[in-house]
Amino acid sequence: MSWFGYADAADLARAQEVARNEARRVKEEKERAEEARKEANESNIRAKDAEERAQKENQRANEERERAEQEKMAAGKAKEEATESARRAEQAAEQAHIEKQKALEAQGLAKEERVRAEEARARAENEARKSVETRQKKETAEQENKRLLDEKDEKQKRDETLMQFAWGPKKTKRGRWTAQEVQRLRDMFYEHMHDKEGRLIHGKILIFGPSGAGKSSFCNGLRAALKDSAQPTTYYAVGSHDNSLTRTFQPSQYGDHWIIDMPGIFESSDFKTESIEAIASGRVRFDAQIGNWKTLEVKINQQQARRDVSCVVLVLHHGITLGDELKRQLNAIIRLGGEGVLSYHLVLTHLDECDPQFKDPENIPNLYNSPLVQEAVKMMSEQTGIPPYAISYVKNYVTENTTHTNTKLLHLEALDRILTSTAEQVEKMIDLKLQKNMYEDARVSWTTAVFISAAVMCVCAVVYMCTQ
Ligand SMILES: Nc1nc2c(ncn2[C@@H]2O[C@H](COP(=O)(O)OP(=O)(O)O)[C@@H](O)[C@H]2O)c(=O)[nH]1
Ligand SMILES: [Mg+2]
Repeated sequence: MSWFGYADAADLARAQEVARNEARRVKEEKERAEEARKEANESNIRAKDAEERAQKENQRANEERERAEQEKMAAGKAKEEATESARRAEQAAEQAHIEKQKALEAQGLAKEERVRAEEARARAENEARKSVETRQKKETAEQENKRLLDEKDEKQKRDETLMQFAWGPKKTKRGRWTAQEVQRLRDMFYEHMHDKEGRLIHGKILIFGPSGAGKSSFCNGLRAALKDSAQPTTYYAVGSHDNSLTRTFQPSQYGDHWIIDMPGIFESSDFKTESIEAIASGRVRFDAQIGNWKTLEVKINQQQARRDVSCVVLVLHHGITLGDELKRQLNAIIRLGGEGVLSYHLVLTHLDECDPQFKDPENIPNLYNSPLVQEAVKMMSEQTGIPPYAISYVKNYVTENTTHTNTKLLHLEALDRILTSTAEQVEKMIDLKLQKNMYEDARVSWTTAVFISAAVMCVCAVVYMCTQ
């Protein structure tokens, strides 16, 4: 049978169906093919695109690579450059370091130079200052020298003027300031002295002067020298002017003589001139009761023999300016001296204050060479009217614990002069007495002559009358 042999409707329909299916399937195939083609086209396109993109990518990649290459090269170059720069920077840094080092060295050198320059300047300034100082010193030294020379000249002139005054022994032998000399003067003091009528001389040495002058200290000095004591004595009360001791006479006997420390009322205006005269001329007993201490009125014993001689020793602080009262009393004594009633001597005290070198008794041998002492003696002599030979100068013991040969000698020398003037006073009084006797003798002989001539005349008259 042929396929057409079954020509019924179902077969046909089936055939048609199959044909339709086939057609549909072909169509679908076709469509699918179309789609596949389309897809293939698209794929193609896409592939193309992809290829294009790939190409582009490739190209870009190439470009990128190229760029990267270039960049790499550039980077390499940059790196190289950087390395070079770094090297150069390093070199520069090194150079800078070296430069800095150099700069520092230069700075150091400059600093050293500056320091050296500074030192040199300081040295130069120093030198300049030194030279100025040296010049000034030289000038000052020259001026000082000149001043010293002028001063020396002036002092010499002043000393010469003062030394022309030359109080003290002409030749001052230093060798005489010895213990032997002390002994000699002490022996002399204790030797009996007789007046020319053969009577023993008893000197009454009255120590007069204002309070605080150093009377009691002087008496103590005399006592220490006369007793040859090793320590200063305090026999006479020093410095206390109100106590009873200094309000009475303080007589003390040494050998044949008396030394009487007087109360320090000398400068009082109540102290009458007659009382001074009575005391000074020895008409007052030293144990006398003095009624009124203020006026020092003394009961004068007119019967008291004026056998003993008084030497009034005026003790004054050197450099004192005499007040009116002191002058009045001083004049009374000097007048009595002039009338031959007493002798007087001036003792200046505080020698150590006049010329400080005498604070040390070792310097006492310079006494007669001290212009200050000469000046003080001159001044006091002019003020008191007492001649320099009747002036002694002493340094009393004040702070010393021991006595000193030179100090003793000063006191004994003063005492020696005092005693010499005392002895002269004795002579003077005897001469005064003799002088008086001489006139009295002369008056007796003249009366006798008148009487005898009257008697002769009477006899003659009687004889004549008888012969008539
Ligand atoms: N520096 C010194 N002081 C003295 C001297 N003589 C006495 N004096 C002092 O003077 C003061 C009065 O002395 P004083 O003998 O009591 O004097 P007066 O009142 O005259 O008896 C005391 O303090 C003594 O120590 C002296 O030669 N030198
Ligand atoms: Mg006294």
